[in-house]
Amino acid sequence: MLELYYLEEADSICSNRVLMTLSEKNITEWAPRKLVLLNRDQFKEDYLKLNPKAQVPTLVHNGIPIRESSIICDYIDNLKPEIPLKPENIADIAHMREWIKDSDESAYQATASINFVTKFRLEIPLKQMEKRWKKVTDIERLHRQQSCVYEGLDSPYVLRAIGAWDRIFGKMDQILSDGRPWIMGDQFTLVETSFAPFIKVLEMLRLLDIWLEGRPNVNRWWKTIISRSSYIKLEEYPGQSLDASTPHAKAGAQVSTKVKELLENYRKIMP
Ligand SMILES: N[C@@H](CCC(=O)N[C@@H](CS)C(=O)NCC(=O)O)C(=O)O
Repeated sequence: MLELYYLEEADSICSNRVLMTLSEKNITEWAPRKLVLLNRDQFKEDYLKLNPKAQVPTLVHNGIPIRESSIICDYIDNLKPEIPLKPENIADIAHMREWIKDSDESAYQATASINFVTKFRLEIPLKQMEKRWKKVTDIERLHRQQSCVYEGLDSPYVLRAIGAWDRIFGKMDQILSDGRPWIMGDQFTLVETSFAPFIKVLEMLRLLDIWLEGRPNVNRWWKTIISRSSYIKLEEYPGQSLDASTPHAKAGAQVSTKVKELLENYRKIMP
């Protein structure tokens, strides 16, 4: 039996990686265990037994918890080998994992920082955030969130986030420049399900074009991803809307000029 403890929101970046992977694998038999961060469900005793870091998602397979979204996606891929999301060749698998490592290390932090300095900072009352911070177990996460909320766009985490996405999109544009449809070539893989939910947040903030301008190959790749049903399903979750009055769209509009300015500064200081 598969149970998924997850968040159901259009910007729940790590849960959405797993939902997208399940959908790509056409695995529909799983029991949803929905958590709500604002209710602090992640800190409840029963959940902490499954995930002592108080982080979501967690997959439970026949009673065994599997943590960390990219590891969960890889695990899910192994459950149904007939629809593979990993290449066959071991060197290709190593290269695929290099991309996923970059998504876990850099793109995750970058997306979380940008979401905190925009939607969270502008939407969630500070008192509510401070209450939540009392329970956060990871000092790195605590410092990042506090810096984004207290320092806003002056936070060093914001410049790092803008730079991280610039580096990653540059690298993607280059590899896609030979016309391949997917990062790993002809095969849609876990690279796509690892990055797409993160990039989706930049899209919801209406900031994505800041990085994609002048990157035709990433533009082409992204347009193909967003037309897949595994991605479209994520748009059914709360928080998604085309109109300009959503918290993300409003927050993004407030910061877009400054984000462009920071990107220009980043490009001047980095080779
Ligand atoms: N490295 C973890 C990160 C998971 C994570 O950060 N999840 C967020 C939701 S997207 C969370 O649980 N946040 C809890 C909190 O902020 O208190 C993974 O990839 O699963």
